[in-house]
Amino acid sequence: MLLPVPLLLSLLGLAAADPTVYFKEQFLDGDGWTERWIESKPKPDFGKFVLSSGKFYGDQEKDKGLQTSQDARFYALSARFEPFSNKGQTLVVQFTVKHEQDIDCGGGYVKLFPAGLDQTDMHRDSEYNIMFGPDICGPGTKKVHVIFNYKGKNVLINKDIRCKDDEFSHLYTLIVRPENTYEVKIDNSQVESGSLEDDWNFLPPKKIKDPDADKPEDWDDRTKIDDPTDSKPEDWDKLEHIPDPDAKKPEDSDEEMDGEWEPPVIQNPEYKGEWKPRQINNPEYKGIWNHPEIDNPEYSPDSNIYAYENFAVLGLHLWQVKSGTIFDNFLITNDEVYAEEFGNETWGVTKAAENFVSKKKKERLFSSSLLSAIRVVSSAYLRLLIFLPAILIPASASSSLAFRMMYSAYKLNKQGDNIQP
Ligand SMILES: *[C@@H]1O[C@H](CO)[C@@H](O)[C@H](O)[C@H]1NC(C)=O
Ligand SMILES: [Ca+2]
Repeated sequence: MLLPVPLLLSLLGLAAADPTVYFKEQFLDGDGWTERWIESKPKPDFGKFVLSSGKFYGDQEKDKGLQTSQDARFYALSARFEPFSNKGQTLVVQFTVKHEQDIDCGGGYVKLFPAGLDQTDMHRDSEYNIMFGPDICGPGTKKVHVIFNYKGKNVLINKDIRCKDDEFSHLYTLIVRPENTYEVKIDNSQVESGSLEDDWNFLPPKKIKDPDADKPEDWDDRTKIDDPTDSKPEDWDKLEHIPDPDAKKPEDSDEEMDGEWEPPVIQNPEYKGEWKPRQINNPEYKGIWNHPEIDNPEYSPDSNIYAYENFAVLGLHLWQVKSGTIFDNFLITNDEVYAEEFGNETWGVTKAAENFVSKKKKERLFSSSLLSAIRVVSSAYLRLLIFLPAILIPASASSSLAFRMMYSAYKLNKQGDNIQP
C-alpha cells in the first residue's frame, strides 16, 4: 500500500511545521546590507567590513559576504531582527566562514544578543546569550566556541571541538533543543553532540563526597611495606668521605705558616649509602578507600537551561591579526532540516566550485614554478658546456677548435638566458 508522503512523514515523526526563519542574510542586494548592519561606535578604530567574494569563489555574486579588510583590528558589526524566544523550540544558528587569507590569529564566531543591546555601543563586555563559531590563534588554539550565558555568567563547553583552518568556506551549525540537548555540525556533519548539563558546568555537581564519611583510622592503603625480617648488615656503615691514603705531605710544607698538613678528602669506595630495608607486599593492604558520595544538597535540576527570554541581534565582535575572513549565509531558524537544506544550497554548492578554482590556481602556480626550475637547470647545463671543451681538449691540440666550441656554446647559453624572464 502506498501512503501519501505527508502521512508517511508524520507516521515517521518527521513532519514538521513550516520552518520559522528568524534571520537570514546572504548579501544578495548590493549595498543594501549597509542599511541592515550597524557599526559599533565606542572605538573609532574598529576594522572595516567590506562586501566581497574574495580571491577565489564559486559564484562571484552569490559568494559575496562580509570580509574583514584591515589587519590587527577589532571588528564590531551587528544586525537586528524581530525578537523571539526559543522556549519550547529548537534553535539553529548557522553561517559560513572562509579564512581565505590563511589565517594566523582571529575570531570567526558570532554572538547572539538579547533585544536590550545598543548596537552602536556593542563592545567586549556587552552581555550576549550565545557565542558560537571558530576561533584560531597560532597552532595552539583552533577551536569552535560554544558559550552560553547562564544566569549572568558565560559558561564554556567542556569539550574540545576543532575548527577548520584551511582557506575554504566552511559551514558552522549549532542546534539547541528543548530537551536540553545540542549538536554542533561543521559542513553539515555532526562533530559534537550531547546534553547541555553534561557538557557545560551550568549546575553544581549532582553528587558530592559525603562530608561525614571519613577514612577509618585502621584503613591500610599502603601496597608495600618494609620487610620486618630484613636488618642492616653489621659492616654496612662506612664514612662517605675519607682522607686520600695516597696523598703525601709535600716536602716544602711549612707547618708554622700553613698550619698542620691535612691530606685531601676523597669519596670512600666502600661507602654504600643509607641502608633501606627490602620492600614486600603489605599483607594488610585493603585497597584504595573510596569516599562515599551523597546527593549534593546544592544541586537542583533545571529543565530550561536551553531557553532564553529573547534573541534580537546577531553580532560579529571579534579580533583579527591577518584580515580577509568572509562571513556569509547567516541563518537563525527553528528547523534543523531546513537549515541543512539551506546549507546544502549555499555552502554545498560553492564548496565544489571553490575547490575546483583553488586546485586550478595551484596547478598554474606549480606549472610556472616547474618551468622556472627547468630554466635554471638548463641554463646551468649550458654554462657547463662552455667550459667542457676547455677541460676536455688539451691546449696543445687545437686551440682554435676549442675556441670555436666554446664560442658556440656561449651563444647557446645566451639563448638559454634569453628564455628567462
Ligand atoms: C544535504 O546534502 C547531503 C549530501 O549531498 C545529503 O545527504 C542530505 O540529505 C542533504 N540534506 C538535505 C536536508 O537536503
Ligand atoms: Ca552571499
